[in-house]
Amino acid sequence: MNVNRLMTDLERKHPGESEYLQAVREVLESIEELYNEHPEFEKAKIIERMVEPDRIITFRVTWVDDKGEIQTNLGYRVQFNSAIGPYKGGIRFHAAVNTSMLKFLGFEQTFKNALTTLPMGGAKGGSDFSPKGKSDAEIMRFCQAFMLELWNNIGPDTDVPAGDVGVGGREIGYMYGMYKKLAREYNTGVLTGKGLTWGGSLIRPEATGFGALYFVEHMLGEAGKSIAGKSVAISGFGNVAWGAAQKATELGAKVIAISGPDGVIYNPNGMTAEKIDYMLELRASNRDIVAPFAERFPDAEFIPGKKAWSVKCDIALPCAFQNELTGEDAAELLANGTWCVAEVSNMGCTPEAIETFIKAGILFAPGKAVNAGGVATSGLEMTQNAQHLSWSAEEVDAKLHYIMSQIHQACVKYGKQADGYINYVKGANIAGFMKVAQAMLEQGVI
Ligand code: 2IT
Repeated sequence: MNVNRLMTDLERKHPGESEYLQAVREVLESIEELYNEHPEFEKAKIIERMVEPDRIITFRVTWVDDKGEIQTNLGYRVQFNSAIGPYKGGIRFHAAVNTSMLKFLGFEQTFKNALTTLPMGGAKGGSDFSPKGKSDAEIMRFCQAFMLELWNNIGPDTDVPAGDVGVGGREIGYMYGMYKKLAREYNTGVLTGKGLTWGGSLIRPEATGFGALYFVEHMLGEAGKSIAGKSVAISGFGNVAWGAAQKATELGAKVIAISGPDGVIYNPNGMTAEKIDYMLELRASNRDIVAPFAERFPDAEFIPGKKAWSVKCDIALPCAFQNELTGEDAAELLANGTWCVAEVSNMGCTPEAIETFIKAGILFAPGKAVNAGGVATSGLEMTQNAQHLSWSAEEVDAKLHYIMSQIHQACVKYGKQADGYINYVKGANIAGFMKVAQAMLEQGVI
């Protein structure tokens, strides 16, 4: 394999798909050396096959807003890779959703799901529908119209969607309701992130954030450090940020920042149960602003236009969107003494930021390892659904804990360098790749 040659070819085939090309390049650079030691990969053209999705389903979603006006959005499902199990991955509703974004997410999901130890292939879907400013009735009508097109392409043994940015329990509920009506099929395993009264799993809402903090604990443990008493800056205020803030606080860290598109909340006294609950209210309001947090809690300050990375912290956790932490932000964090960065959002850091962190030798781990607890717990939800029973919160949490420790171990196994530094990016990419590649080799040319 030659990374530059492969990338030139992909850039020609998929011009302008910058997020997708970025995600592929990162993986190729990590695995190049190992790949070239395995002639069987080259012979089976594993990488040429792995970088292309199995198929992309695109459709039009037309619905009527509260004013009676007709709206048309685009809908997608990218079924990326099924080598190790049925397609699995979230659905994103965001104005900027396009093919490139969902291909990057589906590609990442394939490796992430491989890391979870569970048999799940990779997929992602979504729409350029923006939930911002929409009423509950509009969200419901949109979700129903979206499922009217998608339902025939998914199923508990073929493709199991879940939430992502802009899609939480409410949206999953509306989509699941419509799926049942259309498919005349009542298998709860067709979507994950469901409500607790209709097949959802305890801990699933918290799982991405909880899993991320378990991973960070392992990283710190490996480096002889602990999380208690450390300051943590979190970007975002949605479902992922909420779970991360909750677990970080529980583990004795102080969450001194959360943020939104409008600015950052500087929260020097850390979180309380009330503040953490309020994050859920903020998200549910559909206004996509974080400023009201400081009106509600006067010991916190709203700084408009600033990112979470402007706040001095030990540990930085991007929990919002891809490329939300740039090279410049990375330099600012380092100057302020940050020594650990864990991506909780998918591809939260730009390649320049990652390079800056790794060059500086600080602890850095990529999203596909750190945030895999979300989809892992989706996998546990599928298992419970298939067994027609539900496990206690303790049981799910213990399994999530174990899975995150396994992912951390896999990263260390493949990412430890001769000088002792653990390159978690390399470790996660190689560990995920090896599993998918092995499965593809064994299943022949399909
Ligand atoms: O990025 C992700 O891993 C998710 N949005 C969760 C996917 C899932 O199927 O639970």
